[in-house]
Parts: sequence; structure tokens; C-alpha cells
Amino acid sequence: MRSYTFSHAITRKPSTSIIAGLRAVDTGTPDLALMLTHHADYIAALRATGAEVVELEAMQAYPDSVFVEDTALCLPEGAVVMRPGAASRLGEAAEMAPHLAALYVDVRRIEGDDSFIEGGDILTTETEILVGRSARTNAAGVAELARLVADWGYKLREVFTPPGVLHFKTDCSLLDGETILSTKRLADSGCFEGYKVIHVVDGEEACANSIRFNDLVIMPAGFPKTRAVLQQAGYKVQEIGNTECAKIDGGMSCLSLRFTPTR
Ligand code: CIR
Repeated sequence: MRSYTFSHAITRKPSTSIIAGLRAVDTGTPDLALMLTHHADYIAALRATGAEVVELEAMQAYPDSVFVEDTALCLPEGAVVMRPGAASRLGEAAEMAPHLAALYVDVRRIEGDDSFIEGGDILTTETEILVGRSARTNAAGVAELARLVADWGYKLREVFTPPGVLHFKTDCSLLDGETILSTKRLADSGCFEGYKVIHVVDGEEACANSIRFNDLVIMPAGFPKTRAVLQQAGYKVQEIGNTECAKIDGGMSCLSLRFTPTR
């Protein structure tokens, strides 16, 4: 199950510049000390599954650089360095490239001047790669990624992130080889036809951004109804505090790159 079993993860420490992180709505200043505690809990959860976690140093120049997921797509065959659509984040991707090159033989890049794509818009399932067009990810970026991964035998399907939603995975997560956790607003678009869908409970939409990482479903703390649904469905759930990242529109998937490099 290559889509949710992983030998490695990469994370990056949040820096003091986190207070300048991008956000759609201002709900207060993130508290770095509390965020660091949550971040350490998150890394401990990844490690508890047996994975090796590479912890990168904080980068002051990039306030949102804790959200490493947006900088790359990591597949067993190789990694693709993204071109983030947020101008303040473009440079983060190049900073990630050498760390990927240390673990992969094949590192490719989205290069077109007009191509923009962020990892948060990409959901890799067992059978395909779903990419949501969004304010950060455009048609040229999707087309360029489709060409790069076709070479490794992957089918890419372009879908659409709902208006006003930051990333495709803000609203969904992979739970296993055939099951997706999704908000109703995203699932209603029909993009998960053929999959089994578990809906997040109404009022708990913010926990749709969770991750399946080896034997764990790691979800943000504070969504007891959806947690109970997942536990009843047989998933082993681990909650992690996310109050500070949530202030700058971040969640469980954004905080890591997860992968098993095979070459
Ligand atoms: C941003 O707006 O880019 C950050 N404040 C949040 C990025 C969250 N990343 C993700 O969902 N993959």
C-alpha cells in the first residue's frame, strides 16, 4: 500500500517569522512556543510508526516554511519539486530540493514560468494522483506534473478545489487504499466516485485535513464526533494539537512530506 505506508518523512521547524504566515482570515497571532510543542508531538507520532523523520532547521526568510508538504510531491520512484503559487513561498521549493536529492536518485522539477502547483492540492491514492486546481495551483502546473509522473506510470486526474478553500487536501485525506475522509462540500462535487467516502461530521470540517501514516490516522485534536466515526470504522487515531497552525490555515498534511524512496 504505497499510498499510505512510508519509510520516511521530512519536517521543518517553525521559525519566529511564523507570525507573518499567510492566512485567509486573521484569527490571532500563532504562539510559537505552543506550536513547537505540537510540532514535537507530531514528529513523535510519525516516529512511533517506525518511520525515519528528517527534521530540517527553521527558515526565517520563509514564514510558511513549516508547511513542507507544499514544496514537493514524493512518490516511490522519485520526487517532483513544486512551484508554489504563493509568491512568498516560491523560494521554499528550491530549498527543499537538496534534501530530496539526498534520499532520491530521481528528482524532477516543475519549471514553467507560468506553471504553479502546491503539494497541498495533490492527493495520491493507490490508483491515481488527484490534483485540485485552486488559487495556488493552475492548469499549466497540473499539466506539467501530469507529464512528469506519466513517465513513472502514474495516472493524474485534474479536479477542482472548492472556491474559498485553500488546498484540495484542506478538505480531504486518504484513509486507506479505497477510503477517503472528506467534507460533504468536496465529496458532493463527485470527484471521489469509485472510492468509499467517510464524511467529516457537520461542524467539524477543519479535521478533513488529517493523514494516514502507516498504522495511524493522525488528526487535529478537538473533533470528537469525527474521531469517534473513524475509531468505529476501525482506524487507530492519534490526535495532535493544531490550534496554532490552524491560525495560518495549516493542518496535519501540510507539516510533512511522506514517502518511501525506492531509487
Ligand atoms: C499558506 O497559506 O500557504 C500557509 N499559511 C498554509 C499552508 C498549508 N499547507 C497545506 O495545506 N498543504
